[in-house]
Amino acid sequence: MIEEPFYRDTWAEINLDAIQNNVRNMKKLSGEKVKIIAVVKANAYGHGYAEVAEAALAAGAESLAVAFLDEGLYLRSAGIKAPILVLGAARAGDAALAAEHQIALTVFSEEWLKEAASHLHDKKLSIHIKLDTGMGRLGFTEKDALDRFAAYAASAEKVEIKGIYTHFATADELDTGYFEKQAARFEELLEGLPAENWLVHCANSAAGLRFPAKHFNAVRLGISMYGLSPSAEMKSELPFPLEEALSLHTRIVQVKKLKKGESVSYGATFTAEEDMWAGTLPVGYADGWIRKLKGSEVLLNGERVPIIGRICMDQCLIRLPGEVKTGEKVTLIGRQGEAFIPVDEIAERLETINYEVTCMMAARVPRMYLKNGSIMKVKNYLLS
Ligand code: PMH
Repeated sequence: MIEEPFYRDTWAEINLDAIQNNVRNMKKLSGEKVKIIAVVKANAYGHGYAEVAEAALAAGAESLAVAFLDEGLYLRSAGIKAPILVLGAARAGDAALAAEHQIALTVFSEEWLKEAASHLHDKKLSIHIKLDTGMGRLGFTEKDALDRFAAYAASAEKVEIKGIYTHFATADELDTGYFEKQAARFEELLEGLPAENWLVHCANSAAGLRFPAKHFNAVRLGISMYGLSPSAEMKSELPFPLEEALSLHTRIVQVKKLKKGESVSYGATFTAEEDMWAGTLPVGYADGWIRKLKGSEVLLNGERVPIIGRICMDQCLIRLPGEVKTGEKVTLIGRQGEAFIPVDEIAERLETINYEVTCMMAARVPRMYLKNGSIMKVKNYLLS
């Protein structure tokens, strides 16, 4: 029996085998000595925190990364025991909570760590030191300040340095100039630090896939774990085929014949130029299927059909090739027979990146998890 059923005809399918194959292929590429940190922030890029974390860990990832402490606490509440790193800035006052749940925090200021230490009780706080080598978001930029900090942190009784890392701004671009400067700066900053037992990591998916020499001893795998390329331009450089994990489906809830001259949806912007068939789909902008997707195509019986009229909050309409039955499955992202709508097609249509498309999927869309081709679990955030 599948737990957490859902009562609407729109759902996402997450293929856990695809996620695991992507992790395994990355692991093969980087070798046994390099650890995989599965990046599961933002509900695992829309795919589901705990389900992706468990699948990635079972496939060989050693630890997890999230953006905020809350996300780490959520994973702990879901029973995940693996090491977790918070990549974003945490509040010093929350260090004790992080320590209690064995969640490592990212640190980039001595003052912050002093204040955090004053909040710690009996449990040690694990930290990763963040270096800013050109991304400009968080991190130490100066060697002196970094060395002073590292010495202080190493001597602080309630603190354990677990790692040190930086983040690339352009690893997904074919022009490698800026990337190389960042990588060189990372090595300069690392010089002389007692990093032998630390996790040293800089590679995101793009650097992980393209530059195995820059793996150090861990790779932070985000977008390509989900089977998506970090950018369109580096698709030609992928060392193994990525398997896209997420698909999105719905069912036609009403079929109607429109007479020539009749209009549909808000603004009555679509008017039938001749008698035609149309179908209503129970999916809309509040699900992440935003209004800018007006006119884009979906799959019905393996054929592409267009969305007509404005997309509403919870519904939209499509042109039908003829009279079809209500309940017919419609695929918004994914495969139907030979036909395929990849996440990248939606991203291009929205003039954005694939990351944003999957992250945008609303919590009210139930997620169905597939393993070996069958449904393993359904997650309905509204009813759990
Ligand atoms: N490490 C850090 C610090 C990140 O911010 C991200 C992604 C990753 C690793 C994983 O990168 P990947 O998904 O390209 O593999 N962060 C973001 C971001 O802040 N905006 O887009 C992606």
